[in-house]
Amino acid sequence: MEVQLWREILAPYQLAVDELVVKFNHVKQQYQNEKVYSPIEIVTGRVKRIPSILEKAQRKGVSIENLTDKIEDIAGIRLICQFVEDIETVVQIIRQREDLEIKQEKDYITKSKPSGYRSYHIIAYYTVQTIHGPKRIEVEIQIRTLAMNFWSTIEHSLQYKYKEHMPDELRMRLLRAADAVDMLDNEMASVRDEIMDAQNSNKQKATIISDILNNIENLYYVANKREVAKIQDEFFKIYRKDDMQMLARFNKQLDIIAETYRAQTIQR
Ligand code: 0O2
Repeated sequence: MEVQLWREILAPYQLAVDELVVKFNHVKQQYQNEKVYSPIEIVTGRVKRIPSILEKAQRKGVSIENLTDKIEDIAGIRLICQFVEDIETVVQIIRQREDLEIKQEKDYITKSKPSGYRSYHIIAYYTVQTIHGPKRIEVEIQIRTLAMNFWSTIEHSLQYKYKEHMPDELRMRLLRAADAVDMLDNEMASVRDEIMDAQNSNKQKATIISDILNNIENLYYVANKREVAKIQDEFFKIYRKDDMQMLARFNKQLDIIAETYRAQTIQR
């Protein structure tokens, strides 16, 4: 058997993970820039560690020479969503991407695994550019909710601890916990609109407040300082009232004042 040069073998997988993490974070960022709710909450990625690759190869009867052809999750991306409904949106986003060619989809949401594991998996081909030319590799993308992720992280550590010898009592508890996670996701789905409204108005409020503070700071350099101090006092008075409409009105008025001083374009 030829010597396995692991660093060389795994390098394109690391590149794929790095690139895809950046790309999916940009998807999230784009939603945020457009002030639209992002179906992606957290993006993570990893290259499978060599002992895990060897262990999986042994478990599946894959020869060392065939590792990269037969093990689909050497490069792994995890996209974590707030709500179950978001998972379908994320799957659609992936299906439409031109840089990913889907090989297989595994729906462990509609039908969970016997362990209780729930997640949506997409195995896709992704091409990276190396100094030896393009290299097409397989990537596994796991899409799941925060609650599903919590369960699978805990269960994964227990699997690691007990291997095939997990006590029946613990297995049962994990199954019950998986049911509880399912219930939690369903409960959250029923108040999704309300939660999204709350999150949107929090974001809106934060944007208005930073606009106001930015204008006050800019005015400080071009307007009468005592007047600016008065504006700031007025802002804090309105802020304490916690009234979004008043804050929005104050922001508009301040915009007009700043505009007359051209304070908004001040570069500091
Ligand atoms: P690690 O350490 O996370 O990398 P298949 O032949 O399709 O049934 P395969 O190829 O293992 O089996 O694919 P599958 O079942 O889709 O699982 C791929 C990955 O999903 C696993 O990788 C886990 O990350 C996760 N997963 C699958 N089943 C479970 C489960 O019951 N519990 C938890 N916590 N995670 C699960 P690895 O290599 O097993 O592990």
